[in-house]
Amino acid sequence: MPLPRPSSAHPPVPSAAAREALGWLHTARFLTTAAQLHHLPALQVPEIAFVGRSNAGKSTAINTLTQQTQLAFASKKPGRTQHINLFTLGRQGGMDAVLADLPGYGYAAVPLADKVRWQRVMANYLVSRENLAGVVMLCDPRHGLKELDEALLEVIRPRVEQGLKFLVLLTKADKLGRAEQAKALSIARLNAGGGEVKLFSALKRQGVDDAALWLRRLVDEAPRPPPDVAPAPA
Ligand SMILES: Nc1nc2c(ncn2[C@@H]2O[C@H](COP(=O)(O)OP(=O)(O)OP(=O)(O)O)[C@@H](O)[C@H]2O)c(=O)[nH]1
Ligand SMILES: [Mg+2]
Repeated sequence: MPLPRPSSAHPPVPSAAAREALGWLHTARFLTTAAQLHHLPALQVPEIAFVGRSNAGKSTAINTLTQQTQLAFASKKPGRTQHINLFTLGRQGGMDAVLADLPGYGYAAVPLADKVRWQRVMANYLVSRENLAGVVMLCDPRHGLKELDEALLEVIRPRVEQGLKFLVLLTKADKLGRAEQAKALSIARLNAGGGEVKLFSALKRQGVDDAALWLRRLVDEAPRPPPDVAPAPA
């Protein structure tokens, strides 16, 4: 269900760089959906995966960042996203990056066999998706980083050491007072193993510009594959 419009009468004015990043994110288009890894197309552009427990706010964050109300399916009912959904970014029909909305983990009502299957798909995705350049982990700070979040951080640790970028967004920050926000931020920073941590609220548009700038910077700085070189004439 889409969230109501932000309630703040005076939303902060984004900087020119944030406006540029948000304009770029607004170009997001649905590319494909897949239940299994080998059904995903092999891509050359940097891909950024949104991961986190079920109901953490992944799909809502994608909709907020792309300023599109219905791009990713957000829902009150946990377990709404059940496939890997890819969205392309790029102006004038080009593709310079991809966002991946992943199904949430940890939803109690899902049968165990499905949970295990899904955790395996996700671990494989995180370990072997070649163009994966960044991971945004969404976490509801009222629950904190849970066992499965920590397991996921362990899975990506070797790739982080090789340059994979990683950001924790503490979602639904509107549900916390200022002091609680500060406390949640410092606890998550301790637990995030050196990754960046930011507060985020789709409802109040808190942290949206910062997250957009983080995504833009990641794509700008991602190593490009070498251009195809035409074979030299014999
Ligand atoms: N108050 C508040 N509610 C939010 C915010 N972001 C998401 N929600 C609500 O949280 C619920 C879950 O959001 P989703 O975006 O569907 O969560 P998800 O992580 O994609 O969930 P799965 O696809 O089930 O893994 C919805 O009811 C959203 O409206 C936020 O910033 N503030
Ligand atoms: Mg979702």
